Amino acid sequence: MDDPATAPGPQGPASRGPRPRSLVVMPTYDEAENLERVAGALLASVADVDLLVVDDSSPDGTGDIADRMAAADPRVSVLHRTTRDGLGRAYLAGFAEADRRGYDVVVEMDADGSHPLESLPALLAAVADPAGPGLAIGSRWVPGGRVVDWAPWRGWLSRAGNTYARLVLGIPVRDATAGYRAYRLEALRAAHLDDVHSRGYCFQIDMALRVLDAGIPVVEVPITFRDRVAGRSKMSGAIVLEAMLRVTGWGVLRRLGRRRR
Ligand SMILES: Nc1nc2c(ncn2[C@@H]2O[C@H](COP(=O)(O)OP(=O)(O)OP(=O)(O)O)[C@@H](O)[C@H]2O)c(=O)[nH]1
Ligand SMILES: [Mg+2]
Repeated sequence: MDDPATAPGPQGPASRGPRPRSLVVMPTYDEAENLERVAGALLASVADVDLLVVDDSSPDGTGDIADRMAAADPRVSVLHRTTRDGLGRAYLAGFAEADRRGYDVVVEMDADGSHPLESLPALLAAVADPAGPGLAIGSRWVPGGRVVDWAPWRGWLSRAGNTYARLVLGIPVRDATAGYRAYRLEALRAAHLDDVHSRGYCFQIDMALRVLDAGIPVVEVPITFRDRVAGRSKMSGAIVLEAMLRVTGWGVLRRLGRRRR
């Protein structure tokens, strides 16, 4: 019988090839104008990643576009969810699927073209070492990182929110709300995802905090972020308010010496 450690075969959770298996999780809500272009560019330029689109029954038919892409390319799969209940829940569903399917690395990427493909190799490289960082954040607010073509108020809001989160939570992360990231699966498992309640932007802060609290290093990789070319932003006052309230609450708990775990 072949030695299972050396026998060729499909890579799965038990086998580790020279390269980690990576899944890009792309949440979508009304991204019909963007998905094909953004996902197509990803699949054309990066050979060794798979793509999971997590669509919350977008009324504009994004889910059908994703299904067509999946039928045409075995690297693409789609998770259809019946209700729209925020970015956080969509990502949690994607993370669970990545774990179930035995991926080593999960990448978060928006479907609107804001996240530069040329930075993906650096994000993947940053989490490639099992003894190194478990989370690499594509950061706009570290030296070398920048935002082009955003309305000034969006830049101001992002910087202010990130400064507030960093000071209140006492974390060494400059862009904790950033949504372009790579995680090693071990870091996601250590983050105790069963009690995540964050839905909007604060989901990203929550995740960075959980990984850091698990004692796993987080790094920031500078990126150039671009505004979406088409489609409508899902940012809202409710999302900003949720982030402020949750970050403040977590900060108070930390001052009282109570981490969630
Ligand atoms: N499945 C799912 N995806 C969502 C939901 N809300 C947002 N998204 C997706 O998450 C990604 C980020 O949302 P955006 O609207 O681009 O938010 P943003 O990048 O902060 O805002 P902009 O800068 O205006 O683009 C996009 O791919 C959205 O389609 C949701 O409730 N469910
Ligand atoms: Mg966006």
